[in-house]
Amino acid sequence: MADFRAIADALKAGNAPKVKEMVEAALAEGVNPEDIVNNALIVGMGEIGELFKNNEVYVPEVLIAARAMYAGLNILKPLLAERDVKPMGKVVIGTVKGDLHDIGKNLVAMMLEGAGFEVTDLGIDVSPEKFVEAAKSSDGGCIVAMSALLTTTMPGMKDTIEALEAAGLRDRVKIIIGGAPVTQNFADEIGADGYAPDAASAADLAKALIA
Ligand code: B1M
Repeated sequence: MADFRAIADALKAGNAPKVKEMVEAALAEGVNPEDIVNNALIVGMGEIGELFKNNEVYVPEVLIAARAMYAGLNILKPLLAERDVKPMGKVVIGTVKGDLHDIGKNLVAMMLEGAGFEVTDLGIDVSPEKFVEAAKSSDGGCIVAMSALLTTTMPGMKDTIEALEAAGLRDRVKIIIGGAPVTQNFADEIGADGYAPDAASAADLAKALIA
């Protein structure tokens, strides 16, 4: 019998070889790949996110856990694609124009992927035009997720929202923002749909917005 709890625990411990081995064993037993994602990988990643939120673990542990998650997810992804399993939703994420900080953005992307979202990572220094392009190409609407670490680049978030409005996409997307200098007040001021202070909260927020 596949032990989802043991896979989630190995993920939290950052034991990538163990996660890979147990995921392969579960598949060999005939366990549904979607069940492994939902009951083991997403659970483990959610729990590490909670620990991170409560300062019980730090960035390195989250990165190591994420690597273990990918060790399992990379085996399962092609199988899920074959079965045409729908992702929870689509997210287009990037660090805004002029800003090269990507550690926090990468953590947010990993937590979103761990929560079952299909994530397109546009990288760093992303212009409003690039966000608009990416939002356009996601057929049925998506979440646009922006990160900024510099007070000088935060206005890029407002510019992107205005560009999405000008492109007629505003009502087809949900916009979430975050990063150390960003606040809920700023999110309200620029008309974003939500703000999250950390990566785990960003995944919770994205889930709530598409619910
Ligand atoms: Co820069 N830097 N940096 N830097 N850097 C800061 C941000 C700074 C606060 C340092 C300081 O002065 N004390 C300061 C900004 C001051 C300000 O604007 N208020 C600063 C500066 C000034 C600069 C330069 C201008 C320095 C210079 O060249 N004179 C320059 C700018 C370059 C540019 O972007 N154009 C610069 C460069 C760099 C490095 C390249 C050296 C490097 C970045 C490497 C990289 O990212 N690949 C770097 C680093 C590492 C930092 C610090 C030390 C750490 C940032 C970090 O990764 N934190 C930072 C000081 C600090 O924060 N202590 C600093 C860890 C990360 C996990 O946290 O990114 O906050 P964070 O992400 C969190 C949350 O904010 C949230 O979730 C994450 C996980 O919980 N979150 C979101 C983030 N994005 C989110 C999106 C969401 C939701 C939540 O929804 C979409």
